[in-house]
Amino acid sequence: MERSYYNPIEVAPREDLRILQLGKLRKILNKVYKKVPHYREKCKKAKIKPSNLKTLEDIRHFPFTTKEDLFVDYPFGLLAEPLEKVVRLHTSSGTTGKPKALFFSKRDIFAQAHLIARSLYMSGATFRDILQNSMTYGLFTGALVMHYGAELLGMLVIPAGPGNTERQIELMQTFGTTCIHMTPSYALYVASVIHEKGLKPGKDLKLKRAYLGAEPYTDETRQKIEEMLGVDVYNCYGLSEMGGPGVGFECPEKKGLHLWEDAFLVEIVNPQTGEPVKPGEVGELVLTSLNREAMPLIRYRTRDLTHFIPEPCSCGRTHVRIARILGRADDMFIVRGVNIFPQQIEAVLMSIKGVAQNYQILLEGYDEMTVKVEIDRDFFDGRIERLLKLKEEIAEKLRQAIQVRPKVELVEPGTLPVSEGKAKRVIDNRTL
Ligand code: ADP
Ligand code: K
Ligand code: ZN
Repeated sequence: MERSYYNPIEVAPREDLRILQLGKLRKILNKVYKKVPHYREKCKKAKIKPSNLKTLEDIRHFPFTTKEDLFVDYPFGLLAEPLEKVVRLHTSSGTTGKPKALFFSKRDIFAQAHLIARSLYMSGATFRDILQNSMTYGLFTGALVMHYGAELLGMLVIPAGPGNTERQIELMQTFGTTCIHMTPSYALYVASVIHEKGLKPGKDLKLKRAYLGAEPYTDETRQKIEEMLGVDVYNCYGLSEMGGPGVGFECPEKKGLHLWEDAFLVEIVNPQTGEPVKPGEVGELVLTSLNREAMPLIRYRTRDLTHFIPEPCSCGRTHVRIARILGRADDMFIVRGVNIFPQQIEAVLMSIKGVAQNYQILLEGYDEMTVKVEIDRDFFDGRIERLLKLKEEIAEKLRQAIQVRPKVELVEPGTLPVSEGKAKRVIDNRTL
């Protein structure tokens, strides 16, 4: 019998987990207070010090760390160890704003690799699997951190990097790739190319699992990719500030992501007030790294929106679950007074037959919204009324979902820009 957990900590009683967390939190708070002048100053202003922490709940009296804090005394300001202890630099991909510098010690590298190995094992992967890693190698954490973790588990890793889709498919065929790691938007594109080539995933390819993350996507997109590629899709969440991927991962139940609480203290707060939300209520994810040596961050505001899934998971793991990221606080846009996330639009589009994998949201003039949608090659049979009907269906379903009726423009497949990394979905040219 194969053991079902990579590490017994995954099923530790919650009370034990909390005791472990409190111990680690005390240590890390003391360390940051002592070694990081910027954080110490913030604590002093808030009139609080590490010895005030008696219970885990007391963390809410400590100051947050924000993305802006990462630019104070840039780049070394938040280091809690001498530079000699640092073995690696990553920067965030800078989807929003300028790049942040994040530092890892040797211990940090391997601690995160173990979280990845644990997460991959949870999905059923073993040393027999072959992982094609199609995230961007380099300054970005996405590829390298996954790479180390997969190797630790013993998988054979193909460091493909993103792009050159023909070559990606060739690699899959030649080496019998069983698992892929990429962004969901790129996975949709790769799936469409595989489909166009007439390859049958179950027969011509050996794919079993896709680890998709680095950007928000919906359950509808997941289903579409699962059908097109004949794989199980696992949602994989992380951010460079918390060590990269491996922070949260879906278990085979696929009902939310487990966040590894032996490594992170998890809070969800109201983004306006900073106060904790009620269980199940949507708010901003706030994380404290409990294990980080070089650059621990206390109460880091991720800007990612989600909610707790309070029920215990039937997989037996006790670590808290969150819903898939609903969006970034920074991605929200407002049209005619309505707050909209690109994912709301994606969920509608991916559930409509005839819609292909790519779309774009264009904002112009005084709040004019156009949604450009690629249609399936098989869908258009020459009958214009079929297209008009599809257009109407999309506009109406979007109106129901977001309260705003956008203009819909149908375009041929392959005409919207393809992203190999994180997709840029919203183009805002408004004259407001
Ligand atoms: P950035 O994109 O801010 O420059 P990173 O490259 O570290 O920084 O990306 C981390 C961010 O990517 C997360 O904060 C989150 O917004 C997004 N992200 C990562 N994984 C997922 C996922 N599985 N679902 C949704 N969003 C994700
Ligand atoms: K192997
Ligand atoms: Zn589970």
